[in-house]
Amino acid sequence: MHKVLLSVLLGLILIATGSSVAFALQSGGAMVGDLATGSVVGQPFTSLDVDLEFTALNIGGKKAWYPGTAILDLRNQGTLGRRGQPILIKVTNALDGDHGFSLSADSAFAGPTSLQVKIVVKPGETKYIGIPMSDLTFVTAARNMTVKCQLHAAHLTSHLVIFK
Ligand SMILES: [Cu+2]
Repeated sequence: MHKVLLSVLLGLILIATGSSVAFALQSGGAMVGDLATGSVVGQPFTSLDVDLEFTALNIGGKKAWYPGTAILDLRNQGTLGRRGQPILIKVTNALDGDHGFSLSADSAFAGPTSLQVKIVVKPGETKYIGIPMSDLTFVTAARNMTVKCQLHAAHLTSHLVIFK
């Protein structure tokens, strides 16, 4: 009887560790949260500058993540530069319904270690996404990330261009 319990317990531990490893590979170190309580790689969101801001808007009858093209300039790494500070993205849904914010290096060809952030933002809600610099290692070869709403195919796609 004890052996059975022990094997069940060990099985559960294996499942738990296995899934957490898979999760870490998929999502890297990017963290989603509120400004007051969120943190990424040990740094509270409140201690970081907001690098980018995306808002779900209705533009000319189309739903879109505004702006359509955002630029993230990581070239200045010197004394007055960001010195490896994580990136902080502010995401606001100014529309009526739920909308998805999906940020990825590319759709079909993205490897399991490439940056993938996928969240759902409620109407009127603001979320913050903290991304460690190390997560952009595999992204910057492409230098162009897409922002999509994974809930609605008609939601216009936006771009995040990275200078590094
Ligand atoms: Cu949408």
